Order: sequence, then structure tokens, then C-alpha cells
Amino acid sequence: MAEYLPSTRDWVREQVELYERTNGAEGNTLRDTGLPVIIVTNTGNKSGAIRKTPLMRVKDGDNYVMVGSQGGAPRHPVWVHNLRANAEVEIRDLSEVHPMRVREVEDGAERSRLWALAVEAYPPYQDYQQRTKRKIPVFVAEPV
Ligand code: F42
Repeated sequence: MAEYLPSTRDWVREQVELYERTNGAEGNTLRDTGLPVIIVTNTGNKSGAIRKTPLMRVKDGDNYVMVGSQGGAPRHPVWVHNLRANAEVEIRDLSEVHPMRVREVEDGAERSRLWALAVEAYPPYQDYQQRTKRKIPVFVAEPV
């Protein structure tokens, strides 16, 4: 069984801990925005370790849309590399944990549709994309 290596960012590690300890009753929004957050359990592409990444909750039917924004930083968050290497993840949405398979969205029309859903759920994504030349990666997670 791989080891869980918590995020090196305190506020991220603490949010994951609170979310899981309360079975989704607490820690389930982005700070005081009231906007819902999911926890994506993924596999480190170098360490093989278990990583847990909070992301904004963007639903598309039974699927989830995951946006590698990192606030519009010039580099992808490293969880993007994890998902590109290991498509099997678990998504915790409040008290439910679902095994999901992710794929990166390449098709332009699909990406536009999913991007609109993401921006509707979390408007700052739009600002983040305008802030960086990096094309923010979009993944979709589908139930297995
Ligand atoms: N980030 C987003 O990009 N999009 C969101 O919608 C989003 C929402 C969100 C909501 C709440 C919250 O608390 C955080 C949120 N974040 C969002 C931030 C997100 O959760 C991540 O913390 C952030 O994107 C940084 O992710 P990261 O994957 O770059 O994590 C860093 C800080 C980290 O933990 N690095 C570790 C370290 O030791 O430095 C390594 C982590 C890792 O996965 N390592 C890989 C391995 O093999 O284990 C190797 C990775 C590689 O290839 O280098």
C-alpha cells in the first residue's frame, strides 16, 4: 500500500485533514467563499505516493471537471503531472468517495464547453487564464 504524503502547503494539508476527519461536513468550501471543494486522491508520478489535492467542485452530469489553474501561475501544479501519469483517482465529494478515471481534455469544442462550466462554478478561473501564457489544463473525471 503506497504511503500518503501530505501537501507541502499548510492550508492545503489542513483542509484535506479537516474534510476527511469530518467526513465532508467541514472544510468543504474554498475558505469563506462558500464555493464547494472536492478532494482528489491521486498517485505521485515520481514518488508513487498517495497525494490528496483539493480542487473546486465542477460537475458535468456524473463527471467532474478539474482545472490546473494554480492561481494563474506560470507552471502547472504538479498534480497535473500525476494525473497525466496515473488516470485512476478517487474523488471525495462531501461524504461520498468515488473511484474515477481522468483524461485530459484535448478536443477544442469539449474544452470550451467544460471551461464554461468551470468558470460558472468558479469565476476566477477566467482571470487566472488571462494572467498566464500557460494554457491551463482541463481534465474530466468519469466514474469507473
Ligand atoms: N488548485 C488548482 O489548480 N485548481 C483548483 O481548482 C484548486 C482549488 C482549491 C481549493 C481549495 C484548496 O485548499 C486548494 C485548491 N487548489 C486548487 C490548490 C491545490 O489543491 C494544490 O495545492 C495546488 O494546486 C498546488 O498543488 P501541487 O500539486 O503543486 O502541490 C504542491 C504544493 C505539493 O504538494 N508539492 C509536493 C512537494 O513535496 O513539493 C509534491 C507533490 C507531488 O505530487 N509530487 C509528485 C510525486 O511523485 O509525489 C511529483 C510531482 C512532479 O512531477 O514533480
